[in-house]
Amino acid sequence: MRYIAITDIHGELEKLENLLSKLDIRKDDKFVFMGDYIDRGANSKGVVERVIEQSNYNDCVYLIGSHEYALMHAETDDYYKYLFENYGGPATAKSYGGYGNIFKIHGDFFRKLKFYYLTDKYLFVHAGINPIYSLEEQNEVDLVYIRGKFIYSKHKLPQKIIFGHTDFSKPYIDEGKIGIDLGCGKYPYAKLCALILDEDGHEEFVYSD
Ligand SMILES: [Mn+2]
Repeated sequence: MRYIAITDIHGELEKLENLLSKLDIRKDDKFVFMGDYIDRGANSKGVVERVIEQSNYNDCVYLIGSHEYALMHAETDDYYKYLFENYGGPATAKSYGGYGNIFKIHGDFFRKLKFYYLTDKYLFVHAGINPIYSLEEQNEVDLVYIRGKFIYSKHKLPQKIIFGHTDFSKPYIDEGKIGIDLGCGKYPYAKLCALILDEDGHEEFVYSD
């Protein structure tokens, strides 16, 4: 079987559809969607519907991103409310026909999102890990928000870490990690990237047009 990792779609339904159409998807492929489905792009609701739809055809894992984390905490914490309102949240509310509809329509989906997905060879996580702690000791805010402290240092996990959140002009690759957020939703020209991983450690990148 293969893992297909996709992250940071940010409401860009057309780029997601285009990318999926370019993948030669097999029945036993397992999708790992790594968060930031929503905010910025025009069709957050459509993106959530489409990633849910994929579970009719394949095993799918759905992780939480920083934008879903802010959404989930916006009502009880002013800091996250500020983030939601100023980093693309209004586009999400609009796509749902109003803020109040977001949880009515996809509340179950957002509440069930996981912080990471661990296999023998890989750790899939939205932003990364704090490299000084074990996986069990991680703080959930680090898992969805950490940047340079994770990216530019070595971690001690035996798994290769597949992450999003911090965008690069091409996939970030070092010996212990691969970053696949290319800025979809942030820049009109940015491509959405899928990373296909097989059990032999083979890595293949596929991009939307
Ligand atoms: Mn993002």
